[in-house]
Amino acid sequence: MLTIFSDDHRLQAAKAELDAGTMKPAVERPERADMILRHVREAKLGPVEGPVSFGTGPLERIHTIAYLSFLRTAFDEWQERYGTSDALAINWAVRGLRQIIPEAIDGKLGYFGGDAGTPITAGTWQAATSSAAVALTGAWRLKDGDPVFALCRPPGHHASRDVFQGYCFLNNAAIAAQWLRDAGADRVAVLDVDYHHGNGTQEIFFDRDDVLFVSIHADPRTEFPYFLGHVDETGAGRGDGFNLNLPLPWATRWEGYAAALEKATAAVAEYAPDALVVSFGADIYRNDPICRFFLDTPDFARIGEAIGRLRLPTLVVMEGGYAVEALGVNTVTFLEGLLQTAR
Ligand code: OKP
Ligand code: ZN
Repeated sequence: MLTIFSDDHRLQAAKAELDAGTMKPAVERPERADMILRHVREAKLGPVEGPVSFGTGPLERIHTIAYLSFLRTAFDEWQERYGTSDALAINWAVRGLRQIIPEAIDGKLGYFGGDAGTPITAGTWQAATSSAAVALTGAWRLKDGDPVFALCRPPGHHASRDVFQGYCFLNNAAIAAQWLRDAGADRVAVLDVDYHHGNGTQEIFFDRDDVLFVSIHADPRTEFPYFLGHVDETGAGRGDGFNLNLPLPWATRWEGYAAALEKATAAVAEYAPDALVVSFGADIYRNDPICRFFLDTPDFARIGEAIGRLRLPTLVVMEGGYAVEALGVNTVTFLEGLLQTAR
Protein backbone atom coordinates (compact mmCIF):
# COMPACT_ATOMS: atom_id res chain seq x y z
CA MET A 1 0.00 0.00 0.00
CA LEU A 2 1.28 3.43 -0.94
CA THR A 3 1.65 5.90 1.96
CA ILE A 4 1.76 9.66 1.44
CA PHE A 5 3.60 11.61 4.16
CA SER A 6 5.07 15.07 4.70
CA ASP A 7 7.67 16.13 7.29
CA ASP A 8 5.89 19.48 7.47
CA HIS A 9 3.52 17.99 10.05
CA ARG A 10 6.22 18.73 12.67
CA LEU A 11 5.63 22.45 12.17
CA GLN A 12 2.41 22.02 14.18
CA ALA A 13 3.82 21.50 17.68
CA ALA A 14 1.47 23.10 20.19
CA LYS A 15 2.94 23.87 23.59
CA ALA A 16 -0.24 23.15 25.53
CA GLU A 17 -4.02 22.93 25.43
CA LEU A 18 -6.65 24.00 27.92
CA ASP A 19 -8.06 20.86 29.55
CA ALA A 20 -10.00 20.44 32.79
CA GLY A 21 -9.32 24.06 33.72
CA THR A 22 -5.54 23.95 33.36
CA MET A 23 -2.96 24.08 30.60
CA LYS A 24 -1.82 20.52 29.89
CA PRO A 25 0.74 19.17 27.39
CA ALA A 26 -0.85 19.04 23.93
CA VAL A 27 -2.44 15.66 23.18
CA GLU A 28 -2.10 16.12 19.41
CA ARG A 29 1.68 16.11 18.94
CA PRO A 30 4.33 15.43 16.28
CA GLU A 31 5.44 12.08 17.73
CA ARG A 32 2.08 10.67 16.58
CA ALA A 33 2.79 10.84 12.86
CA ASP A 34 6.45 9.87 13.31
CA MET A 35 5.40 6.75 15.23
CA ILE A 36 2.94 5.75 12.50
CA LEU A 37 5.54 6.30 9.78
CA ARG A 38 8.06 4.18 11.68
CA HIS A 39 5.62 1.25 11.80
CA VAL A 40 4.59 1.65 8.16
CA ARG A 41 8.27 1.26 7.31
CA GLU A 42 8.95 -1.59 9.76
CA ALA A 43 5.94 -3.55 8.49
CA LYS A 44 7.10 -2.97 4.89
CA LEU A 45 3.62 -1.83 4.01
CA GLY A 46 4.87 -0.30 0.77
CA PRO A 47 6.47 2.85 -0.62
CA VAL A 48 6.31 6.20 1.19
CA GLU A 49 6.12 9.28 -1.01
CA GLY A 50 5.87 13.01 -0.39
CA PRO A 51 2.88 15.10 -1.45
CA VAL A 52 2.69 17.09 -4.66
CA SER A 53 1.30 20.62 -4.63
CA PHE A 54 -2.30 21.21 -5.63
CA GLY A 55 -2.31 24.94 -4.86
CA THR A 56 -5.16 26.61 -2.98
CA GLY A 57 -7.92 25.70 -5.47
CA PRO A 58 -8.99 22.45 -3.78
CA LEU A 59 -8.95 24.16 -0.35
CA GLU A 60 -11.31 26.85 -1.64
CA ARG A 61 -13.77 24.16 -2.81
CA ILE A 62 -14.38 23.33 0.88
CA HIS A 63 -13.38 26.35 2.99
CA THR A 64 -14.39 30.00 2.67
CA ILE A 65 -11.92 32.60 1.42
CA ALA A 66 -12.41 34.58 4.64
CA TYR A 67 -11.54 31.52 6.76
CA LEU A 68 -8.49 30.61 4.68
CA SER A 69 -7.11 34.16 4.86
CA PHE A 70 -7.72 34.23 8.61
CA LEU A 71 -5.85 30.95 9.06
CA ARG A 72 -2.94 32.09 6.87
CA THR A 73 -2.27 35.28 8.87
CA ALA A 74 -3.65 34.44 12.33
CA PHE A 75 -0.33 33.66 13.98
CA ASP A 76 1.38 36.77 12.58
CA GLU A 77 -1.43 38.93 13.94
CA TRP A 78 -1.26 37.12 17.27
CA GLN A 79 2.53 37.49 17.46
CA GLU A 80 2.37 41.24 16.90
CA ARG A 81 0.29 41.50 20.01
CA TYR A 82 1.44 38.66 22.27
CA GLY A 83 4.83 37.43 21.08
CA THR A 84 5.59 33.77 20.57
CA SER A 85 3.01 32.06 22.80
CA ASP A 86 0.52 29.83 20.93
CA ALA A 87 -2.71 31.53 19.89
CA LEU A 88 -5.84 30.43 21.76
CA ALA A 89 -9.31 31.94 21.93
CA ILE A 90 -10.90 32.94 25.21
CA ASN A 91 -14.35 34.02 23.95
CA TRP A 92 -16.73 32.82 21.26
CA ALA A 93 -19.47 34.07 18.92
CA VAL A 94 -22.22 32.14 20.70
CA ARG A 95 -26.06 32.36 20.48
CA GLY A 96 -27.42 35.88 20.82
CA LEU A 97 -24.26 37.59 19.58
CA ARG A 98 -23.87 39.06 16.11
CA GLN A 99 -21.77 37.10 13.66
CA ILE A 100 -19.46 39.88 12.53
CA ILE A 101 -15.78 39.24 11.87
CA PRO A 102 -13.92 41.41 14.42
CA GLU A 103 -10.67 43.23 13.61
CA ALA A 104 -8.68 42.20 16.66
CA ILE A 105 -7.04 38.77 16.61
CA ASP A 106 -8.67 37.70 19.90
CA GLY A 107 -12.06 38.34 18.38
CA LYS A 108 -11.17 36.54 15.17
CA LEU A 109 -10.00 33.48 17.09
CA GLY A 110 -13.37 33.33 18.84
CA TYR A 111 -15.25 33.89 15.57
CA PHE A 112 -13.42 31.22 13.57
CA GLY A 113 -12.57 28.77 16.37
CA GLY A 114 -14.65 26.31 18.37
CA ASP A 115 -12.57 25.40 21.43
CA ALA A 116 -9.58 26.27 23.61
CA GLY A 117 -7.77 23.04 22.88
CA THR A 118 -6.61 23.84 19.35
CA PRO A 119 -3.66 26.26 19.43
CA ILE A 120 -2.60 28.10 16.29
CA THR A 121 1.21 28.20 16.15
CA ALA A 122 3.87 29.71 13.88
CA GLY A 123 3.80 26.56 11.74
CA THR A 124 0.08 25.80 11.69
CA TRP A 125 -0.65 27.11 8.21
CA GLN A 126 2.27 25.27 6.62
CA ALA A 127 1.52 22.04 8.50
CA ALA A 128 -2.21 22.17 7.73
CA THR A 129 -1.77 22.95 4.03
CA SER A 130 0.80 20.15 3.71
CA SER A 131 -1.59 17.77 5.50
CA ALA A 132 -4.30 18.67 2.96
CA ALA A 133 -1.76 18.13 0.14
CA VAL A 134 -1.04 14.67 1.57
CA ALA A 135 -4.76 13.82 1.34
CA LEU A 136 -5.04 15.29 -2.17
CA THR A 137 -2.00 13.39 -3.39
CA GLY A 138 -3.51 10.22 -1.95
CA ALA A 139 -6.78 10.89 -3.76
CA TRP A 140 -4.93 11.42 -7.02
CA ARG A 141 -2.94 8.18 -6.58
CA LEU A 142 -6.15 6.16 -6.20
CA LYS A 143 -6.05 6.05 -10.00
CA ASP A 144 -3.48 3.25 -9.65
CA GLY A 145 -6.31 1.06 -8.27
CA ASP A 146 -4.94 0.03 -4.86
CA PRO A 147 -5.89 1.52 -1.48
CA VAL A 148 -3.77 4.53 -0.47
CA PHE A 149 -2.86 5.74 3.03
CA ALA A 150 -2.70 9.53 3.48
CA LEU A 151 -0.74 9.91 6.71
CA CYS A 152 -2.22 13.31 7.50
CA ARG A 153 -1.30 15.42 10.49
CA PRO A 154 -2.81 17.69 11.75
CA PRO A 155 -6.16 15.88 11.46
CA GLY A 156 -9.15 17.44 9.72
CA HIS A 157 -12.61 16.00 10.43
CA HIS A 158 -13.70 18.61 13.01
CA ALA A 159 -12.88 21.53 10.71
CA SER A 160 -16.00 22.86 8.98
CA ARG A 161 -16.22 25.28 6.07
CA ASP A 162 -15.08 28.16 8.32
CA VAL A 163 -14.34 26.82 11.81
CA PHE A 164 -11.19 25.26 13.28
CA GLN A 165 -11.57 23.02 16.32
CA GLY A 166 -10.63 19.66 17.82
CA TYR A 167 -6.99 19.90 16.63
CA CYS A 168 -8.28 20.36 13.06
CA PHE A 169 -7.77 23.31 10.68
CA LEU A 170 -8.40 22.09 7.14
CA ASN A 171 -10.77 19.20 6.50
CA ASN A 172 -8.41 16.83 4.69
CA ALA A 173 -11.01 14.10 4.08
CA ALA A 174 -13.59 16.57 2.73
CA ILE A 175 -11.01 18.25 0.51
CA ALA A 176 -10.01 14.84 -0.89
CA ALA A 177 -13.65 13.75 -1.37
CA GLN A 178 -14.47 16.95 -3.25
CA TRP A 179 -11.36 16.57 -5.37
CA LEU A 180 -12.48 13.05 -6.32
CA ARG A 181 -15.89 14.45 -7.32
CA ASP A 182 -14.23 17.15 -9.40
CA ALA A 183 -11.98 14.52 -11.00
CA GLY A 184 -15.03 12.62 -12.27
CA ALA A 185 -16.41 10.43 -9.47
CA ASP A 186 -20.23 10.66 -9.49
CA ARG A 187 -20.62 9.59 -5.88
CA VAL A 188 -18.11 9.55 -3.03
CA ALA A 189 -18.67 8.08 0.44
CA VAL A 190 -16.86 9.23 3.57
CA LEU A 191 -16.77 6.65 6.36
CA ASP A 192 -15.54 8.14 9.64
CA VAL A 193 -14.37 5.63 12.28
CA ASP A 194 -12.54 8.09 14.54
CA TYR A 195 -13.70 7.97 18.19
CA HIS A 196 -15.11 11.48 17.81
CA HIS A 197 -17.92 12.51 15.48
CA GLY A 198 -16.69 14.10 12.25
CA ASN A 199 -18.84 17.16 12.73
CA GLY A 200 -16.91 19.27 10.23
CA THR A 201 -17.29 16.72 7.45
CA GLN A 202 -20.98 16.23 8.26
CA GLU A 203 -21.66 19.97 8.09
CA ILE A 204 -19.81 20.37 4.79
CA PHE A 205 -21.81 17.66 3.00
CA PHE A 206 -25.08 17.77 4.96
CA ASP A 207 -27.23 19.15 2.13
CA ARG A 208 -25.65 17.06 -0.63
CA ASP A 209 -26.54 13.69 -2.13
CA ASP A 210 -23.29 13.30 -4.09
CA VAL A 211 -21.23 12.68 -0.94
CA LEU A 212 -22.52 10.18 1.62
CA PHE A 213 -21.28 10.71 5.19
CA VAL A 214 -21.36 7.78 7.63
CA SER A 215 -19.85 8.02 11.11
CA ILE A 216 -19.38 5.65 14.06
CA HIS A 217 -18.41 7.58 17.19
CA ALA A 218 -18.87 8.13 20.90
CA ASP A 219 -22.30 9.58 21.68
CA PRO A 220 -22.13 13.39 21.54
CA ARG A 221 -24.34 13.57 24.62
CA THR A 222 -21.21 12.68 26.58
CA GLU A 223 -18.28 13.27 24.24
CA PHE A 224 -16.56 15.96 22.20
CA PRO A 225 -17.61 17.55 19.83
CA TYR A 226 -20.89 17.51 21.83
CA PHE A 227 -23.09 19.50 19.47
CA LEU A 228 -23.41 17.19 16.46
CA GLY A 229 -23.42 13.45 15.80
CA HIS A 230 -26.92 12.41 16.91
CA VAL A 231 -28.94 9.73 15.09
CA ASP A 232 -31.63 12.13 13.88
CA GLU A 233 -29.13 14.11 11.77
CA THR A 234 -29.93 12.44 8.46
CA GLY A 235 -29.20 15.25 5.99
CA ALA A 236 -31.08 18.24 4.59
CA GLY A 237 -32.80 18.99 1.27
CA ARG A 238 -31.27 16.90 -1.51
CA GLY A 239 -28.93 15.51 1.14
CA ASP A 240 -31.75 14.01 3.20
CA GLY A 241 -30.95 10.34 3.68
CA PHE A 242 -27.26 10.80 2.87
CA ASN A 243 -25.94 11.33 6.41
CA LEU A 244 -25.81 8.41 8.83
CA ASN A 245 -24.70 8.77 12.44
CA LEU A 246 -24.09 5.68 14.59
CA PRO A 247 -23.33 7.01 18.09
CA LEU A 248 -22.17 4.47 20.68
CA PRO A 249 -22.06 4.72 24.47
CA TRP A 250 -18.96 4.83 26.64
CA ALA A 251 -17.63 1.33 27.42
CA THR A 252 -18.53 -0.02 23.97
CA ARG A 253 -16.69 -3.31 23.27
CA TRP A 254 -16.14 -5.19 20.03
CA GLU A 255 -19.68 -6.68 19.95
CA GLY A 256 -21.33 -3.27 20.09
CA TYR A 257 -18.85 -1.77 17.69
CA ALA A 258 -19.20 -4.61 15.18
CA ALA A 259 -22.97 -4.14 14.98
CA ALA A 260 -22.54 -0.45 14.12
CA LEU A 261 -19.77 -1.26 11.64
CA GLU A 262 -22.08 -3.65 9.84
CA LYS A 263 -24.73 -0.94 9.46
CA ALA A 264 -22.09 1.52 8.30
CA THR A 265 -20.58 -0.72 5.63
CA ALA A 266 -24.05 -1.79 4.46
CA ALA A 267 -24.99 1.89 3.96
CA VAL A 268 -21.79 2.50 1.98
CA ALA A 269 -22.36 -0.61 -0.15
CA GLU A 270 -25.93 0.40 -0.89
CA TYR A 271 -24.80 3.86 -1.98
CA ALA A 272 -22.35 2.20 -4.40
CA PRO A 273 -19.87 5.08 -4.53
CA ASP A 274 -17.09 5.42 -7.10
CA ALA A 275 -14.62 6.02 -4.27
CA LEU A 276 -14.46 5.71 -0.49
CA VAL A 277 -12.62 8.07 1.85
CA VAL A 278 -12.06 6.61 5.32
CA SER A 279 -11.51 9.10 8.14
CA PHE A 280 -9.43 6.78 10.29
CA GLY A 281 -8.90 7.56 13.97
CA ALA A 282 -6.97 5.12 16.11
CA ASP A 283 -8.39 6.82 19.20
CA ILE A 284 -11.02 4.07 19.51
CA TYR A 285 -8.27 2.05 21.29
CA ARG A 286 -8.95 1.12 24.92
CA ASN A 287 -5.72 2.68 26.19
CA ASP A 288 -6.08 5.91 24.27
CA PRO A 289 -5.88 8.81 26.76
CA ILE A 290 -9.12 10.40 25.53
CA CYS A 291 -11.14 7.28 24.63
CA ARG A 292 -13.77 5.46 26.64
CA PHE A 293 -14.38 2.48 24.32
CA PHE A 294 -12.76 -0.91 24.99
CA LEU A 295 -11.35 -1.94 21.62
CA ASP A 296 -8.08 -3.83 21.34
CA THR A 297 -5.36 -4.09 18.71
CA PRO A 298 -6.86 -7.19 16.95
CA ASP A 299 -10.13 -5.27 16.54
CA PHE A 300 -8.33 -2.85 14.24
CA ALA A 301 -7.69 -5.74 11.82
CA ARG A 302 -11.39 -6.65 11.87
CA ILE A 303 -12.40 -3.07 11.11
CA GLY A 304 -9.92 -2.94 8.23
CA GLU A 305 -11.17 -6.27 6.87
CA ALA A 306 -14.81 -5.14 6.96
CA ILE A 307 -13.95 -1.97 5.03
CA GLY A 308 -11.73 -3.85 2.56
CA ARG A 309 -14.61 -6.22 1.78
CA LEU A 310 -16.44 -3.29 0.18
CA ARG A 311 -13.85 -3.57 -2.61
CA LEU A 312 -13.98 0.11 -3.41
CA PRO A 313 -11.15 2.43 -4.42
CA THR A 314 -10.25 3.47 -0.87
CA LEU A 315 -8.31 6.43 0.48
CA VAL A 316 -7.50 6.17 4.18
CA VAL A 317 -7.04 9.60 5.75
CA MET A 318 -5.42 9.72 9.20
CA GLU A 319 -7.44 11.55 11.85
CA GLY A 320 -6.94 11.01 15.63
CA GLY A 321 -5.18 8.49 17.87
CA TYR A 322 -3.22 9.63 20.92
CA ALA A 323 -1.82 6.52 22.62
CA VAL A 324 1.48 7.22 20.88
CA GLU A 325 3.24 3.98 21.87
CA ALA A 326 0.48 1.81 20.35
CA LEU A 327 -0.47 4.16 17.53
CA GLY A 328 1.85 2.71 14.91
CA VAL A 329 0.87 -0.90 15.61
CA ASN A 330 -2.86 -0.16 15.69
CA THR A 331 -2.78 1.86 12.48
CA VAL A 332 -0.73 -0.70 10.57
CA THR A 333 -2.95 -3.52 11.91
CA PHE A 334 -5.96 -1.68 10.46
CA LEU A 335 -4.23 -1.09 7.11
CA GLU A 336 -3.10 -4.72 6.84
CA GLY A 337 -6.65 -5.89 7.56
CA LEU A 338 -7.91 -3.60 4.83
CA LEU A 339 -5.34 -4.92 2.35
CA GLN A 340 -6.14 -8.51 3.17
CA THR A 341 -9.74 -8.31 1.99
CA ALA A 342 -9.37 -5.49 -0.59
CA ARG A 343 -7.42 -7.60 -3.03
C1 OKP B 1 -9.74 15.20 17.65
B1 OKP B 1 -9.94 13.95 16.76
C2 OKP B 1 -9.10 16.16 26.13
C3 OKP B 1 -10.17 16.94 25.46
C4 OKP B 1 -10.23 16.59 24.03
C5 OKP B 1 -10.71 17.54 21.86
C6 OKP B 1 -10.69 16.23 21.19
C7 OKP B 1 -10.35 16.36 19.76
C8 OKP B 1 -10.22 15.06 19.05
N1 OKP B 1 -9.04 16.42 27.50
N2 OKP B 1 -10.93 17.55 23.26
O1 OKP B 1 -11.26 13.61 16.51
O2 OKP B 1 -9.24 12.79 17.24
ZN1 ZN C 1 -10.84 11.62 17.50
